[in-house]
Amino acid sequence: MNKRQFLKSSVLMGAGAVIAPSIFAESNRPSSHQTPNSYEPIPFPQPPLPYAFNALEPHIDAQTMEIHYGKHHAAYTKNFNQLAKDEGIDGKTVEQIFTEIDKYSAGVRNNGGGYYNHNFFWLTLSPKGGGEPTGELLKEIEKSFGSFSAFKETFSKAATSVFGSGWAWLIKQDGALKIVSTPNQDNPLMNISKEKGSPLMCIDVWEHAYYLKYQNKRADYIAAFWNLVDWNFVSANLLK
Ligand code: MN3
Repeated sequence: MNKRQFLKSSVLMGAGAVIAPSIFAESNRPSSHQTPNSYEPIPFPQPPLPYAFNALEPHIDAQTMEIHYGKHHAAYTKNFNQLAKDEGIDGKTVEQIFTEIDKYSAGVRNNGGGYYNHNFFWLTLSPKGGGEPTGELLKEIEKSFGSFSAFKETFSKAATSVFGSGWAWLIKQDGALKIVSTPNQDNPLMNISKEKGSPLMCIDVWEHAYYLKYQNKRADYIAAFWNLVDWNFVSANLLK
C-alpha cells in the first residue's frame, strides 16, 4: 500500500475500523492490482436478515419481508452511506451520529434512522418469538405498567395511533420503562427526539410494513406482531 492509498483508506475506514479492525489485517490487504475502489469499506453495512423471508409467516408474509428488507431497508442503507460520505461523517458509530443528528442534513436523519430502526426491528422479531417475557424484564414491565397485559395494550395503542408513518418503541428512560412513538424514521436515540432513551423493542408502522397483507387494518398487523416478539432480545437490551 503506498502513501496515497494508505491516506485514502484511513479516511474511508470510518466506523468500520472501530467495529471490525480485523478486516484490515495484513492478509486481507488488497493486492497491488486492485483499484482502491474495490476495497473501500462500507462503514454501515446492512446486516443479513437473521431468518428467511417466509420465516415470519403467517404473521408477516414473505413478499412484505422481501420488499421491506431487500428494497426499503437496502435503500436507506445505501443512501445513508452515500450521505455520510458526502457530509464527511467519519469514524462515528450510528449511535454517536444520532446524539448530534441536528448537525446533519434531513437526508442523514431520515436514512440514518431508516438504517438503524430496521436493523433493530428485524431483531425485535423472531420466528421463535411470542409468548410472554420472564425474569427481570417481566418485573420491570410490571413495575412500569402494572401488568404484562396492560403493557401490551398501551404499546398497541401507541402503535395504532401513530399518525401517518412512524414507529412505536419501548425504551429505558432514567431507569424506568416507557412507551413512546416517533414520526418518520426518527428514533429515541436522536437528540431532536422529544422522548429520549435506549430502545428495548420497536414496531414499524409505516404502511410498507403491512399493507400487502393487512391493507388498512393496521391494528390486525399489530395484534399479529405479538406472536413474533423476541423477548430474549428485549431482555438483553434491558440488561445492557
Ligand atoms: Mn419500514
